[in-house]
Amino acid sequence: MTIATTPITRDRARGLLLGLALGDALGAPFEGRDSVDPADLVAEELAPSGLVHTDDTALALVLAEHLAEHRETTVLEEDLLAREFADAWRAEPWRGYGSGTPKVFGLINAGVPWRDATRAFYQGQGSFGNGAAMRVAPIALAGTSLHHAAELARRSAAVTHAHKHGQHGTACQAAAAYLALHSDPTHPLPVPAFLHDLARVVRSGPWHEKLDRIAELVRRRPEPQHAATALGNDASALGSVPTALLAFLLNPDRANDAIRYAIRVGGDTDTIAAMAGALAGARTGAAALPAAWLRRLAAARRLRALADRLS
Ligand code: AR6
Ligand code: MG
Repeated sequence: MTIATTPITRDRARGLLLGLALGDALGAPFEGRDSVDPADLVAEELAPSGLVHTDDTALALVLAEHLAEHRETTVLEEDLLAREFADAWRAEPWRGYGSGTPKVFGLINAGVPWRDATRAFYQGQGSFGNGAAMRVAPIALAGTSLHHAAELARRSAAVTHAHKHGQHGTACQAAAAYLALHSDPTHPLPVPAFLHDLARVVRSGPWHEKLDRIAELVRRRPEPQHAATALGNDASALGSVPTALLAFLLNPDRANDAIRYAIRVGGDTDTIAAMAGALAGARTGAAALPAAWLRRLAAARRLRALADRLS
């Protein structure tokens, strides 16, 4: 049994993509800070300037377009997907990419197969960064079951992240997005069942430890700084996917508060908030996202159109 029982609506598909982009764009100015002063966050929320997304949303857009294009056939073509990601980086290298994945993209652009390119770094192990998890949420719109979403997620991760923890984190985020998207919004989110479902598709000791810790933290409702200490706030998958999940599970019906909490955790703020925003937006739908934020979001029209193609 899984808690995923409700069909996807267009509004919730839009919420997933728009929530991801809002978290990314609002979180980006705070990236790398140890902690975020709530007053600084309020100032950013009220600023009149446009909200510009970073690499997290740029690569989620690539993945969403790939899924829309291959919906009726294979769903995922890894060789093509790898080239599409690498092309997106080449077209907009200024989007805020970290240090690792651009090296993989450089090799792919030079003609190296992704299976070799992804193992060319970190002593052949490949990256355990959060770069595949941050972009994966659209997979939840294509998955036909919880396990299918997790399997597609692992395949989408492998083209840039060879390390098993990069892939577990991506499966965890996609499965969480699937559960959020299909959860019954007329009832409180059943947190223990949600975490139990995730543990079934992410079969790894260190991930089960994190999921157990999240269950306890949801009960204790810690301040964001304490979540950073308990779960992490760095650019590794294991140090950020669980933190984003906590931000969502503490605020499952208030996407703006899930995003705020994720940003106030500090560290890799754009990515943690992008992941939390995707989960919360998938549960609440786009209509519940702050209109003032959406008006400022540069990519909003493109994201809505893609969500409509995927729902
Ligand atoms: N061994 C040691 N350190 C590692 C390993 C490893 N096998 N893998 C990753 N790291 P990265 P990403 C550390 O750079 O996943 C953007 O800002 C390493 O310290 O491979 O694409 C996005 O917005 C490295 O610096 O790339 C995301 O925030 C870090 O993990 C982030 O970058 C990230 O891994 C995505 O990063
Ligand atoms: Mg980041």
